[in-house]
Amino acid sequence: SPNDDTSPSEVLRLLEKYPPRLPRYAYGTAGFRYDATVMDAVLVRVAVFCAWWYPQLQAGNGTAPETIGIMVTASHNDESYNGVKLVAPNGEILADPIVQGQLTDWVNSDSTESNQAGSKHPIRVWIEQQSTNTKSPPTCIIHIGHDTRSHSPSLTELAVKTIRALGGQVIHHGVATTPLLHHAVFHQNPQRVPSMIPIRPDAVGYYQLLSWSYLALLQTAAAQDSNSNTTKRLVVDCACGVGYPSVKLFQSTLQGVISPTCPAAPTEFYCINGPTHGPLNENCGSEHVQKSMAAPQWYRDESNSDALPWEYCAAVDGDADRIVFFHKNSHEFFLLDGDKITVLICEFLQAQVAALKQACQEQQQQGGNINNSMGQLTLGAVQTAYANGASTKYLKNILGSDNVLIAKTGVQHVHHAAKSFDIGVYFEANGHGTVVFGPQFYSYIAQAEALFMAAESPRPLSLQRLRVLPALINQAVGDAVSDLLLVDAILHIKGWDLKAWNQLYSDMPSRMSKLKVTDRNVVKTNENDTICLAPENVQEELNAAMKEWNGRCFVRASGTEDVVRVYAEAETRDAADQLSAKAEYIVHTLCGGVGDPPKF
Ligand code: G16
Repeated sequence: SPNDDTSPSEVLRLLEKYPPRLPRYAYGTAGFRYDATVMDAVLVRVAVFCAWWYPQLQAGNGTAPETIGIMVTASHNDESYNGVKLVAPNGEILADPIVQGQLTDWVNSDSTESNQAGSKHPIRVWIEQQSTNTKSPPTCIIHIGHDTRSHSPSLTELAVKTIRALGGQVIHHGVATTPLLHHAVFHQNPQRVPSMIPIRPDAVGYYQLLSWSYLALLQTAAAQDSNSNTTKRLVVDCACGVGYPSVKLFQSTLQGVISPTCPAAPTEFYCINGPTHGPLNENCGSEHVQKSMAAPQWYRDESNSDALPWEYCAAVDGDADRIVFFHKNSHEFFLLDGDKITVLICEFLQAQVAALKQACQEQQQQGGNINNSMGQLTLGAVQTAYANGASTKYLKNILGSDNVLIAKTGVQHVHHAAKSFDIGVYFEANGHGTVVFGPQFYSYIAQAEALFMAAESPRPLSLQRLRVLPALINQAVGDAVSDLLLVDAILHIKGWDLKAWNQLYSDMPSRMSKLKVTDRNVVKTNENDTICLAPENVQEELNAAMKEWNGRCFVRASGTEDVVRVYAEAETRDAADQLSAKAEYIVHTLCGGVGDPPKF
């Protein structure tokens, strides 16, 4: 609730007490992310910024005020890091470059004093103009949540204190997944939520929504009698983070909604690696599984690790917004990353859209009423430069080249690009992704429902399936729990195991590595990271290497870790390794590599 003792002087005191600890903070791939010891200044300033920004977001014409969110997390990074992601009123990650620029300017401003020219930063002037003891209504309403890092509660508390001192109201979610916070902001701004999605802003409500829609989707498999009586176990590695309590909460919510008319799910989720079991993201979680191509360590009972059923497994990251799947037995390991997830979902959706179109046409013919106003639905996929070439080729084959886009790394970019389709599927190779549905999708589904209802005909399975998806799939951001359920339900409908899914196409051999350089900011890339624009000569050298090994490679500065990332792929394992080694060598020599040059 709003604080009775609001006081701009308290905010100025916090700004002074927590001065910037770096020469410059950069807004990275997913907000500010640094060593936790330098993040206090950022949290105070981000909180001030949100309070300042909030009034500018309100329509002001009698409509309910819209909220925004602050998520304290460093996601896939190790425990030493912390970070902050900002959630816009539509529930999506802050993507507006102008606002990001204003925020970065403020975070780096000498906000305790006048700058060298003697003028004060406009946001500092704004703070000084705030009245003391503002009581109600609150000056802003801001959702806050944090991950399970040891320093997250105290960093969150700094933001909470700052917002309250400015007369704002905090909706505190405590330990939460990033997607839950996005979902809460989205559903607290109900005018933004399509009418087909029941509004459920809190965690239990959200997991009820997922439970109902997951069971509804599974029931369509029972209806077509595909493999519906088998129960399987899915091991979920939770990275020793917040995914663990979240999947547990989902499980208990699911139990609560199961009824005689709504039978139990055929999959039992077996969570491993909770927050107290081991170090966050270390040898476990989706980043580890994807980058090392290896199963996670099981911290609870490593000696008995072989006893775990590793046939059907998933791994999520430290804030549960990414997921990858994997299979392990005594002689093989294989990974089903974000690319494989994209292909699985696109194939499924394409089949449902085609079946629905045909069912609607038949229904119209029966009624003697051919109505073409329903139009077409565009289905597209968005990937980043990290997508394995084999997946891009496969997607272009099934969707057509124009419906497969390569966007810049980062959820803010891929999510935005996916919205250009009526149904946009995006996953980064690291498992970060979701499916977004546009206005034409909702209108098409509503017309199809009206068509079958008017004819008193049963709704076809394709309609039942598509109708339920917007409630199952997080519309604001990728959610590991929601994606887990979607993939599990699709596999169940298809009667597939991970092997069948994996056989859709074979990945090209690839390698991803990271290098330390003195200043990663010297590395500049084009609009989708595929070409290195600076330092000079890097791209020429990479081009020559790609020609030599007949492969593809690119380099870019990470926006979440202090490294330069290198990706290489080629027709053979050896060629991919050689190309990768050469690209690493080029980065080391031309971009200020630290330490000995990599062996090449
Ligand atoms: C974040 C972003 C992702 C990005 C990843 C790696 O993930 O949200 O979009 O792919 O960082 O980014 P970079 O290569 O710039 O380090 P997360 O899960 O850590 O928030």
